[in-house]
Amino acid sequence: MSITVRELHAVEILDSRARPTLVVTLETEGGLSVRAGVPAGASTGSREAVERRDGDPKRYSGQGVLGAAGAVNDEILDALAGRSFDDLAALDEALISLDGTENKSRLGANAIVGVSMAAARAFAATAGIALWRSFAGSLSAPRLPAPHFNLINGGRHASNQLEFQEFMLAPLGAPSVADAARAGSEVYAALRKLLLGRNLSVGLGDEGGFAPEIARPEEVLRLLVEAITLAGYRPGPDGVAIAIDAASSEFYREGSYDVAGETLSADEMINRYEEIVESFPVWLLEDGLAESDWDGWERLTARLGDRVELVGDDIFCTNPAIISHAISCKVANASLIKVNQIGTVTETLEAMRICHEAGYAQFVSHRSGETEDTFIADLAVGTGCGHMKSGAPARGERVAKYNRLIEIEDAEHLPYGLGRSLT
Ligand code: 2PG
Ligand code: MG
Repeated sequence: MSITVRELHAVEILDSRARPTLVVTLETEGGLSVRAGVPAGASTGSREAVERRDGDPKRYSGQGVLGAAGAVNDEILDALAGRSFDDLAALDEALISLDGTENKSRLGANAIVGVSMAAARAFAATAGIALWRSFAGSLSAPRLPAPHFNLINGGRHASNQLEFQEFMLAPLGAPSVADAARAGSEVYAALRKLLLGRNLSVGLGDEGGFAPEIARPEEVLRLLVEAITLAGYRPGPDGVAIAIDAASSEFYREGSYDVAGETLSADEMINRYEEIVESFPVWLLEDGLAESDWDGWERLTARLGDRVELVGDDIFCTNPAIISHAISCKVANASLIKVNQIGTVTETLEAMRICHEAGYAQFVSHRSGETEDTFIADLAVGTGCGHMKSGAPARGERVAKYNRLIEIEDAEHLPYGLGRSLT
């Protein structure tokens, strides 16, 4: 079913970190009005599509997005208004060719992705279906993803000494999203108690997880296992497992990794990860090595790839060409999926399709800077990718996505989780 664009309007609003971002409204000739909020990252990959920021030091320390809003309201509107598109791929192609750059830097990836996400909503609404259904059929059958709750924040998302960025709780053994949400909430509460009992801070990082002054990742993992048990759950892949996003590009310096006061080579990092997965119920490791450390990644994949889901985030940037290359050199076995990292929904789906065909998993993700938009929940359900991360089971912009999953589950009986056994 085609849509004809009547109006586009972008406004500079605030994201969850008090930084400016965009909300884009799209109206169709059919009288529909849909919106999309644009996410933004902190630990960004160097090959991500480029956000357009104003750079005016007098406003928001240069972070303003009035130029990106103007691109939507003037040039993109002029190019799309009155035009009819048969599908999202055609509309996204028009955006890509209008921009004309490799990395969407001219109009701005933030401007383009906002229009693309809103357009995806317009196509679904015109067809009279829920957004998630519009993604169904291209990849795996729809399923409800296992939420990965970020309970401890470090790295660029917190001001503590912890280098690893995210420690997530993965209720893989839960029977449903509603039960997974309950596990997330109960373990979050148990962890809070444990932290207070140790006189550690329960202040929060950017993604709503606690940000205590703990340096060693193993100490965090011990605490998490204790919290899972205290809340009455079984630690492990048939109960509540753990996932890590080390975001290691951020602590990679001159070929080595600086972790908790030690300087480690790639091989020492790999050994450390092997000890971690042997001692703790860690089933997924994202960005274990840095985006430029392709040789290290190959060795990491050879060593742990049959036991652990190894997710490429900074190294892949949801980029179909980079992912294809990684597949050919056996780097990682999964890709993180962030719509704004590549800049259009169509290219995101293409990245997911390439992964799917090569047997690489797809882990749908929010950004550290978020709005209340729930787009990624529908994307994860419709593509049947089996798992999704959207931060802690706390803070409005994080739980909006999890709550959307609960609502989809309430309306539709779909299978939950990875759809494969890890035990
Ligand atoms: C990540 C993301 C989301 P950011 O590294 O996976 O958690 O962080 O949005 O800051 O890149
Ligand atoms: Mg990451």
